[in-house]
Amino acid sequence: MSGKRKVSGFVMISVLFVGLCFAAFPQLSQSSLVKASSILPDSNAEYADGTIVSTSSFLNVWYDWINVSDTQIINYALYTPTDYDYPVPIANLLGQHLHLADGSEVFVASALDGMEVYRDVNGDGIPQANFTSGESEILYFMYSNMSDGYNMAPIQKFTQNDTVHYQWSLTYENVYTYLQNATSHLGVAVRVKLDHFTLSYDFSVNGNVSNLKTNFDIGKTKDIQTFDAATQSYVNSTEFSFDGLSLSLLYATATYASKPYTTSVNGEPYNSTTTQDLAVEAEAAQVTVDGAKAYDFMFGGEYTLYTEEGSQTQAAQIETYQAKAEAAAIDSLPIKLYGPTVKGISFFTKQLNLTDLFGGSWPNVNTSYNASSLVYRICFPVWDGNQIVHDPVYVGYLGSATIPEFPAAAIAVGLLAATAAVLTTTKAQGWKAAKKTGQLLQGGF
Ligand SMILES: [Ca+2]
Repeated sequence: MSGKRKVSGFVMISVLFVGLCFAAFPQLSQSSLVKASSILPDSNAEYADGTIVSTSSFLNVWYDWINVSDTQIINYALYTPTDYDYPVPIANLLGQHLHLADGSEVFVASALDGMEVYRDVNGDGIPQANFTSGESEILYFMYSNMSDGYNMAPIQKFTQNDTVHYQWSLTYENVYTYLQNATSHLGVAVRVKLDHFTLSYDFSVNGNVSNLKTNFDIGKTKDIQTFDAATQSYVNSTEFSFDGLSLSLLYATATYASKPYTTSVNGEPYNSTTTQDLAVEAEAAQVTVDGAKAYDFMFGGEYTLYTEEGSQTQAAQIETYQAKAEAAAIDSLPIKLYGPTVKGISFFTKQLNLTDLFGGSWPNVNTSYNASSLVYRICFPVWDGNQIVHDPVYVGYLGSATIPEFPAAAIAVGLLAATAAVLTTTKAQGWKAAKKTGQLLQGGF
């Protein structure tokens, strides 16, 4: 690793942390369909994908956008041109803007802010962490800030059982991750690659209920290296193992509404910034605007663990387990070590001008964990470093949803088999030479 890259890697790690959600009251816009935005080139389209080129940074934003009556979906992901020579932070934000039945508006976003490795000592499936006292089941924070390549599968629209679906995905290949000891700030203890990290989405509307299914496919760990104090370098390790360890994904949320809103977990009022409970096992969380349900986070369900990868001659061996989720108090976050900023939001500040995106008048998005009424972890109690596939769902409650007219017979589900590639890049950087990525995507689901 060159000196330049080593320095830049630590810079990116130090930058990685940002949050959100605050009590703000935008004025209502007059129309439920969004007008043209100066941020998104095709915001008046029913759906669109593309690049938002930054004029001040090499960090470009890939966007996916759906704009149908009463609701809009925004999905942002960070990437860079292939000739960019520095590590790329992996950042992904998913937001939904809704018009509710009483005419009020709400925007809810979830930002993936990192992964954590924990040892579930008390056997409840979720990580207990208290970085004030120093007692924690969380052993490592995993920062994933560069990968060898990216594949973006653009939005495809089709009907299934008379319901219109929009699907899209993003894959990071050979994801470089850095494990930092969770209870001390001693730098990177372990470096490891994830074979891939794929985020896939399926958005549909039934009546006045929208469903946004999010699918994670987290590749198997490989190429483990540990820090050797004697040589001050990273060396291949056969001793370090993820056996017996669990994995969680840390999310912050941002919520803005035109009327006062509240957040609840398992039906009880909840706020990550004020709760005394460090970790609450969550089956569901909900955003309520002026007493009316607006948005549900549906947690739980099963996930698939690939204990043996498949090959041309042998089927993959899989096991299924119950996924857990945890509503997390701010005190269970390492803010004292890494600062109060949710990186998964702060990278997109310029692209999150809600007034520009949705009309009306909205406040600036807050990037602090201290503004996030719901911080949550999606937890995989059995991991062992293996590949995981899981798909939690976010549900929106709309005013009077109608999907644009669509000839149901025109496009079948088989559309998913179509080959589509809008953007595929391969980067050559990191501690080993990158392998070439494919130039075409086979669907993406
Ligand atoms: Ca536990």
